[in-house]
Amino acid sequence: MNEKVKSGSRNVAIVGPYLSGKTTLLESLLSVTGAISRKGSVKDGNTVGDSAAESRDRHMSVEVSTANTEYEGTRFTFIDCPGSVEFAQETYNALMGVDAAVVVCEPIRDRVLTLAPLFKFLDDWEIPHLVFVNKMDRANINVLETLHALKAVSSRPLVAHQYPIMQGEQLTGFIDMVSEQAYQYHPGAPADPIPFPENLKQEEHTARAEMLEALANFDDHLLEELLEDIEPPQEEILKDLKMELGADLVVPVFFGVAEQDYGVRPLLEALLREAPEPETTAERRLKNSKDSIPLAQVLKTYYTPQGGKLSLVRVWQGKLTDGIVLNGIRAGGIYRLMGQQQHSVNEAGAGEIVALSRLEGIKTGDILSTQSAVELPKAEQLEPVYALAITPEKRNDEVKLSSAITKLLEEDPSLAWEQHGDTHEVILWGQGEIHLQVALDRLRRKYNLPMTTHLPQVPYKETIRKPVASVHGRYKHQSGGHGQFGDVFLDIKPLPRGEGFNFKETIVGGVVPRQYIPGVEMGVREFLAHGPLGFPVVDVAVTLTNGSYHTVDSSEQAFKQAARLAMQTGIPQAQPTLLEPIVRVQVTTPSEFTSKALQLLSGRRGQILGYEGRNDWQGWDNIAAYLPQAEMQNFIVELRSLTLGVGSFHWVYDHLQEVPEKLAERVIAGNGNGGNGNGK
Ligand SMILES: Nc1nc2c(ncn2[C@@H]2O[C@H](COP(=O)(O)OP(=O)(O)O)[C@@H](O)[C@H]2O)c(=O)[nH]1
Ligand SMILES: [Mg+2]
Repeated sequence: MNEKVKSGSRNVAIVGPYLSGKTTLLESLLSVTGAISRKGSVKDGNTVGDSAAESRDRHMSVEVSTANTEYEGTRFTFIDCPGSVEFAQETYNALMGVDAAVVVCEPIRDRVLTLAPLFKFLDDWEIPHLVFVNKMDRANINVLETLHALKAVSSRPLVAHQYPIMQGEQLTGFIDMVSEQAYQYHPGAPADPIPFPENLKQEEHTARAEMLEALANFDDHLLEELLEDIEPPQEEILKDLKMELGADLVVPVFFGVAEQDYGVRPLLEALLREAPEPETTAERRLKNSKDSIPLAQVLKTYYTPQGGKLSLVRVWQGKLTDGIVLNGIRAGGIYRLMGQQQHSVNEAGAGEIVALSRLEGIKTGDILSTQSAVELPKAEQLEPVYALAITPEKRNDEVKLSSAITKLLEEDPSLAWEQHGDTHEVILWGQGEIHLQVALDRLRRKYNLPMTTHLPQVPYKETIRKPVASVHGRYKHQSGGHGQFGDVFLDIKPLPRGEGFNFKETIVGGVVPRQYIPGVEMGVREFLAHGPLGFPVVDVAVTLTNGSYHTVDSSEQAFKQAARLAMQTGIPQAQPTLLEPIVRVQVTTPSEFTSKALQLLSGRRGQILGYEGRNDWQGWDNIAAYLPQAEMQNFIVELRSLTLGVGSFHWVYDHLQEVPEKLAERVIAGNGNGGNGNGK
């Protein structure tokens, strides 16, 4: 590979649903441009895109992977992005740094529908993108149906850049819609020009007219020509395509078979001639900052299997040189990546995507500069929706765990973790089952931290329903010389939901001396940390009303014990009852699945608060509901399975609520002695 770029560069993300053929397309792009001499396959686990161990194992990309190649003197940096919704954060972060995206999809209606959230992201950020309809060797819906399905999920107009020539379900060539030249594909070689297939004349003509009309919506000159039936010059069509793709006004569509390299050269050609140059993207993002101060953005963080840290950055302006200090940290080296391989370079200019080593403390998404912090837009951070409690297989690994998890979080901001205050579990949060399994794989493989997992406990609480007055607790102990004596009367009352705990005393005449009263409160609090049902007790008021003491034997400690005894007697008389945390969820789903999502919520004891169409997203609804946290564990899994994988939800803790009696019995029964049950 040449050190110097001869004429410009392009940074292109390859995105789209899981299994659509992105990694295969990258392999093909690298092969037809000569960057690799032998094509690998996803099945054999030897592609550039899936070279990370976690991806190879699963025959599925689980992190972004970068590769460089050169085509007609222009350097192309491709970023192969994972397609699974569980790894969407990877894709979103990477998309923030590219000049264009190729959306790969299959010619299957349901699969096309799953593109909606990706299209929304691309359009919200105005990231130029084109569509590559892959797997046209087994296309069992016709071209117009595919385009129709695509149009239904894109807020921007789609324009067919090619008209595919099919033989049954197999793509054999294409008609270029700009030049109206037809081509025939050949395995392992560029396509050949062929005479225009007369049988497609009608359909091609209609599709081309549609393309021109779509382009003319943003170009009055072209519109005039169309109205006057003047054939527009090809240069004008190409110029419009470039301008309108670059401004995310239209989405050109291509067809191909990545496995056979069909359609890959025309795609490259379009990226070269029509995708925006890096300078254009920088101008859009930086809002015309003309500075030359080095400025870069971290698109992805890797901790390599050898333990080194790499930050993949997009250089927005200025030049990165060897040994540069960014955000106060000296970078170790500059590398161009080819899957897992690193090629060292001395510098990287504006518009390049390179990896910097040893930027300790820098996270994915961070903006790097040689001067004071500059603000640049970042992709939104996905909220975690799925949790597992994790425990190191080896006890003394607990200390190592937090530093390893910190590294995982630097790599992937859509993970989160907490040490739960009530249940004392370490809980790993993420985007779904596979997402967390990959995180656990990394803990094992990179940090030698094998983990066991279980479903997180529900942080139940308990409270009381009935007041009890003057509960007596007396602690008297005579051992050897010095005895212990404490004696209290407590009033115990329920408080309204959410008020927590309060302690008062109404002692008169010093029947319990001042200095022992804190001991009473301590005894009460200690008892409440672990109520008779096995959970922390909340929403109770306790008042110390009376008692007695002994001049020699009384102590704070003895009063603490007396208070515990009183609580032990009193709370069971006060109708203890189980409380569960309720979260407020906002479910987002295509409207056609709204009724299924409502059923799912109701079936999980959810309380629907309302639902409505989204103003900012046609064809999508928001549902607001309360959902018991005990029912949230697998909620995302089921929601996705009901919505072709695209349904999602936000949640926040809202309140505690009494658990229905039948269920409470089960939770308490499952709780055994002293542990914390999980209610399922
Ligand atoms: N029939 C057919 N299969 C393909 C084509 N491209 C990729 N595949 C297969 O589709 C599967 C998923 O491909 P992969 O590149 O991993 O998809 P990704 O998840 O989008 O990266 C693999 O089994 C590929 O061999 C194609 O053009 N035609
Ligand atoms: Mg892949």
